[in-house]
Amino acid sequence: MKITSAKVFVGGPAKNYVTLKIMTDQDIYGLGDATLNNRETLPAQYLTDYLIPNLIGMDPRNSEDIWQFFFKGAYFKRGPIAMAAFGAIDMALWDIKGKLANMPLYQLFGGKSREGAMVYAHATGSDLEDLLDSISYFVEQGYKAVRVQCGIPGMPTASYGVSESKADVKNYITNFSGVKPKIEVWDTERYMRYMPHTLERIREHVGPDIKVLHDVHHRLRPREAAAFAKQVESVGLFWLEDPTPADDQDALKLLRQHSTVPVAIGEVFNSIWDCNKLIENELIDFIRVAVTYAGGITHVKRIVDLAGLHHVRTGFHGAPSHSPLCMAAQAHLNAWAPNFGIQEYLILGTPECDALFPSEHRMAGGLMYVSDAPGLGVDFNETEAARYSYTAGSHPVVRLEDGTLWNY
Ligand code: GCO
Ligand code: MG
Repeated sequence: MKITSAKVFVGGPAKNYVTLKIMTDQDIYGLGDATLNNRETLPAQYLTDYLIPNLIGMDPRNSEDIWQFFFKGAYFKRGPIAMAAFGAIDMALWDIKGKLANMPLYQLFGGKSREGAMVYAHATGSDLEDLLDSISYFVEQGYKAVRVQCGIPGMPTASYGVSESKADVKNYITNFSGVKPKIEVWDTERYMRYMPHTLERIREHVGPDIKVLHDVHHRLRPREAAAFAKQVESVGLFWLEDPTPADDQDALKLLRQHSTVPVAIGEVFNSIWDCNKLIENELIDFIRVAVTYAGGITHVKRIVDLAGLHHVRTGFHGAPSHSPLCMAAQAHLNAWAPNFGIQEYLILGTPECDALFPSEHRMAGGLMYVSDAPGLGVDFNETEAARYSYTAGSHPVVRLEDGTLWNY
């Protein structure tokens, strides 16, 4: 069996999805997601200029060797652009394998460990009142877990994950349009004063059974993160996400000495080498990698297995920046993984997105049910794709009030 051609599409409804389609000599094709949020043209270019010309003529069934060929063969290993591009190839090759076997991918991993996989919704409000409305909305929809992000009184601008208007509280989609980023201003002291007791109020509002998560989005220094984690201990958070910037992995030691709050990290990691020490030293409780950003199914499955040895559960990234192809790859891993934890689910399926990526993966009662179709179980409608084109975007840049640059 041989790969005969491959093409890359960039564009989509409200997001620039980077979609790879690999064709073979056997009337079977595979699909993969290479969307690197706000830098989408870069993995697309890497695929087109270097990777696809090498793929032609390869046997698509040898997905492991093809992964190693690109990873080791590049010499400059890792990095988000390369790993997103390899991730798309790897997803597409697994899609082909599943179609050849006539099995959904989770069967090739070892079958189902559960029927529905728990997801969390993103509740947001510019103040506590709006946030409580947003939380109630998702709980009424049947979600068992919500991540809560609240505007901070006196904070000069809204910060990560906080809606700017009441209209967003049920469907939060970030708009990062433009090459020039918007500037956010951050104030750690205000955040540290307001957020802990706000989390207490949220716990009182939802009762003991709803799982509550919170994303600090890399904003605190190690000592601040330790103090914050200690203060929110009684809230019973399901997880505290990215309390410190993930580059400094030792930072979490201090937090661990002061608190037992479960920590989730990893959405910016792109390889096992970014998280093996965090996992082996048991400094985290949830690993947040995404199948797209971390080199595809082959590589992420290795991370999941390592995590399982150290009681670390999965909590794959699922921001709307990932296409339904990445979410499908994660749905198959979630169905299988013995150490599954939770899945972020911020894609609130729009009719346009469903038309571009038809599938039978479905959500009900706060759980995600994986499709039984062979392979990834998602198709790609090229006629629909022709409607969209690329629009440049950038993540916000964060400064302190005196102008010092901070972490988004
Ligand atoms: C999350 C994330 C995202 C990121 C975004 C960056 O937990 O969902 O923090 O919202 O900010 O995906 O590209
Ligand atoms: Mg996050």
